[in-house]
Amino acid sequence: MALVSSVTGIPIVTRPLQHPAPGDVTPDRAEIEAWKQAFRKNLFYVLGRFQATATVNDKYLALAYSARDRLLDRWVKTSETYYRAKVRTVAVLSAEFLLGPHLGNTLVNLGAFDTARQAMEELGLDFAGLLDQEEEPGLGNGGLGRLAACYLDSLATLQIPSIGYGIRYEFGIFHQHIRDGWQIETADKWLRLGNPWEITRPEIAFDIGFAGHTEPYTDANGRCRVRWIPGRVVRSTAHDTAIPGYRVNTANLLRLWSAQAVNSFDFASFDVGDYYGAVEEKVASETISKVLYPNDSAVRGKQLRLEQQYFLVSCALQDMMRIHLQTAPDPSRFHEKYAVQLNDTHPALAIAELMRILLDDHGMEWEPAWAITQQTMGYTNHTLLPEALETWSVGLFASVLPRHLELVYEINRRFLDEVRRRYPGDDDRIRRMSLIDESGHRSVRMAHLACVGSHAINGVAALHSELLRRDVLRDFSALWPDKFRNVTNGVSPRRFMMLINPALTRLLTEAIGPAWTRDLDALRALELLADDPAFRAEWGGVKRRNREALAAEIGRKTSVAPDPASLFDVQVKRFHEYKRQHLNLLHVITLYHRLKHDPGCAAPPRTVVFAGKAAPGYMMAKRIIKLVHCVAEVVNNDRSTSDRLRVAFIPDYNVKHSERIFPGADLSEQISTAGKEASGTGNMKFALNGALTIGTLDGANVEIREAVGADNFFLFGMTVEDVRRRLAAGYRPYEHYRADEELRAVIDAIADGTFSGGDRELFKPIVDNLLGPDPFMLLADYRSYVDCQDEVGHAWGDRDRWTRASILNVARMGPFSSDRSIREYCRDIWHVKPVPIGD
Ligand code: F58
Repeated sequence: MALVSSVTGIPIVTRPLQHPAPGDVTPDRAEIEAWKQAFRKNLFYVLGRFQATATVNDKYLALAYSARDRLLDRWVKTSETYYRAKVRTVAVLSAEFLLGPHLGNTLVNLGAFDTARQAMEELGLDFAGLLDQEEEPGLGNGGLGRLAACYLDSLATLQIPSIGYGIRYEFGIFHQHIRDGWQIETADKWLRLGNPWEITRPEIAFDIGFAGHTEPYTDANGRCRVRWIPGRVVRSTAHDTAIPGYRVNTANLLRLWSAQAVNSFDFASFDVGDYYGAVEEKVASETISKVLYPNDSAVRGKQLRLEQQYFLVSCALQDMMRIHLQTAPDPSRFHEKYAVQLNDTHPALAIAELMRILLDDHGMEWEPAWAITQQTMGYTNHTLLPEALETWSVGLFASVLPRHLELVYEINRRFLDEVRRRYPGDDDRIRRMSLIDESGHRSVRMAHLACVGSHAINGVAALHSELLRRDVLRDFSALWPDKFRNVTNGVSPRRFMMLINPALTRLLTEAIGPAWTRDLDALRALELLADDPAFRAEWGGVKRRNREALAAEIGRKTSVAPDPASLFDVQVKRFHEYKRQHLNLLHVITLYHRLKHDPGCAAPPRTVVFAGKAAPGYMMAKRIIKLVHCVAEVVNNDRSTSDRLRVAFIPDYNVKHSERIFPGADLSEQISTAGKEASGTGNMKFALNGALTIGTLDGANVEIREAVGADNFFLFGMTVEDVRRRLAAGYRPYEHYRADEELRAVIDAIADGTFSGGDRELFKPIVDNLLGPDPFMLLADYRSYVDCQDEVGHAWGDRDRWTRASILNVARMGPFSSDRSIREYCRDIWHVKPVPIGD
């Protein structure tokens, strides 16, 4: 029977589904009973508890084990199928996977969300409270790590054989607390209450060498070879997590490595009574997987980080070779078996490590080994910021990885010969392109190694890929134009719509059928409804309820009680000067001044929401967080304005907290200086949940605006070209300050202690930075931003227009599904095909 939209009466074309979507179909009675039974069994047999005395965590674990049991079936079948079919496999190498809580997402992907909810409710349990109990694995800093997690979700959903390789950090990204407006960090002990999602595989273990020396020898065939004698060896252990696809039988593998000592006790030391000496090696070895580096841009020079990077790639490649040799005893076919994607340069040592394995362990010659390596590797760049381009001092590299440095030198020698042949006599180019930067202290340029050792290089949004080709990697793009590609980022609609926004999910499915849950482009059907008054009213109702939920969340987490009828203006992301949270603050203060001096002004009530962590050593970013709190303190406590303007900072931004924020947002702040944000993915999550964007032409904003239409996007600010011209002409921020009265009043208020109890020193570094160099050009964009915010206020006043734009934003978000990104990687870079898993 044909389904008909309850709103428009338009017939809905649906494809048959294997399992019901959340909220779609009444859960099956037998299935509900099965979940109750599984829960009771797990509580008893795995946790040794009965319901009356079980803690919330026990109950969460019992439900998590019940979900995992259902996953295991798919997981085992998937690996069996892959093993038998000897499938070509994608290996995503990433120092970060920011997964977010597993339970809710697993239930959505299994099509069992409503069933499990009903089962728990029938057992008298608070289902939402159980989901909330999960402590997320915060094994990443921000966008890069979260992108890797969305990609795993899409790889499984598209039934692509894949393995994610990463590090099982014992401490993930720090927790952020706010004391007196300042960020305080505490350790993230995410494993404290157990991790029901992983299976530890002590038998999958490798020895990872460090330091020592190399020596030449002659092999049995009389050929000269090199042997690496490591000075130190660490043992790795694999911890596996299943990654289920959405309503398919595929469950792929995420394999994270932890480090142990080869021997936990040095008995020689122990025997002579040196107990501490005896455990020293154990402690030193375990340090490698102890903690995630919490920097989201510049990472410089730390030996432990280099060791982490090598640990990851050596574990991954040894494991891949082991798996490959199980079914094809021929290392020279490695590139046929695997497509490796390097998630930025953090795993770029994989290029040297694969060479080492092929040459030293398998006795291959240089040329074939190099061809295999290049055909295997693909490199994704995530940044244009010069300080984020990784380099390692040659001295440090030599002491940690002496054999790999020799290999890097040889790769470089051959590469520079090629450059010389192409550009005879161009010594400057040689200097620029060399894998070794000889300008100051000699260092290894990891981005150059990644370019030379890969067959494909891509940026993460159209503009970013273009700027890579034009600036950062210009010489490489001139030498190998065909290696360069763009794959615009995407986000998983399972987590970032179906899981986090059940009300909108339900409305969408009622209106246009469930096809969009598998094919986000099907959201286009909503366009027909954008002018339907009844549908707009329902849409507005969903947005209002989501805003109420966000207001309640803010009330729980902060001392602010926002008005749910106000415009929710949200900026959530890492704190960084280039992301310009302080530009947002300049607008907040502008608004505050206007409300105070002209209470009759047209500005509608707004709640401005911030969340995000600053790198612990990044003092300017921490001071901007302090400024948010100080401005909030004044604005929220001023009776003359507080019904029109409120400012809230939600502490400890992470995936879990983000999930409560996106659905309630009306306005998404994407206001980086043009040319600085590679892509952004928060911008996509907001728009998918019906927020309108205020943004610059930066990163994926450009493509989002093209997709949703210029009328449905608030554009302001300089373009990349404008920035370039302005800098070339000599940028003088002070002139903006002098010429713009409103701006002057704002900066003066920050400087004169209005927000710091009269303290003129506290924000001096920010004021001096803005009036002096203003490296991120806030003052140049201020007027355009504030005018654009006025337009936002205006548009919000015309609620019909706003709702229409919100619907059209969602309708046109199809291209920003991570499924689309992964299809492009499969087609253009990896050359892999789906391998469906039967029932
Ligand atoms: C981010 N990079 C980009 N790096 O800034 C963002 O525009 C993009 O959308 C996202 O990648 C995904 O492509 C990013 O998050 C890091 O966090 C690194 C962590 C390790 C040190 C260097 C930065």
